[in-house]
Amino acid sequence: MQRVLITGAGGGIGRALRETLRGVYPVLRLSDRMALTPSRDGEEVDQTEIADMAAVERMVAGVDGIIHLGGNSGEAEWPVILQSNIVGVYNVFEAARRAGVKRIVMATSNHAVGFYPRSQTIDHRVMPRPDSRYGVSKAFSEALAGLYSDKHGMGFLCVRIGNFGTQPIDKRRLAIWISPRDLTQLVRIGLEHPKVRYEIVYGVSDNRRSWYDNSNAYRLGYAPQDDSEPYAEAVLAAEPPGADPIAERYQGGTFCAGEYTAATQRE
Ligand code: 15L
Repeated sequence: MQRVLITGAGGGIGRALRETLRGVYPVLRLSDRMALTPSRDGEEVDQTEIADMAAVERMVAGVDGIIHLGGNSGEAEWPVILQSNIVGVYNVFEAARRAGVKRIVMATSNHAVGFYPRSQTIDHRVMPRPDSRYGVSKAFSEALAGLYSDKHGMGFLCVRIGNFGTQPIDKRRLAIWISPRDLTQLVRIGLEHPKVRYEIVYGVSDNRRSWYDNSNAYRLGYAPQDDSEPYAEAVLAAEPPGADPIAERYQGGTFCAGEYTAATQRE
């Protein structure tokens, strides 16, 4: 990997990876729809709206690998999801194919499977159960990655990211938290592992309270360093009482409860 592109480089994960991947690859190309801070040694800075295919073609020219973080990072009205997360991800994968990019790390999300109950441990083989239009767009990105892998031979690591941060922020996040160094490790596996063709893994640390069987990540060599448990006592003590029962029941939490109108729960 000579030149690695990070899309959505201005977001929380993008800003962290800009630091942790600094010097790992000879050139980091950093792109966002918003202006980024100026480039330093070993960096190229770019401003691209990913819904614009011509601009995306310029953005991917000459890169060997892509970490695709760009798009809308939460629930939104359909026109926003459609442009940023459906048209946007299509443009990135298709432009990457045309440019001969061999490897993409796709930032998908726990919300692609958010309607699994917290009582169930799920692995990378479960069917999508999106909890939002946002979750549907992430399931779409996983399916699109499958197409480009099968049909065009491109390599994809789809990372269903839980919640990224320096520490877990609430009870739900105790199960799905991922630290900056653990996510950096997973991203590097996605770019560098010689055998990645199409894989789904969970982007979570080694959390004792995890809802995931992340054996597929471990098979690829992932050895997370962090666990949310040391934060649990303080996080649970600060948890406000009276949580919504739908949010409490499902892994996706408030993403499941938002706009919920079903009279009965799906089995
Ligand atoms: C996500 O997919 C979002 O991008 C992030 O903002 C958080 O909401 C996270 O999931 C979460 O579930 O905590």
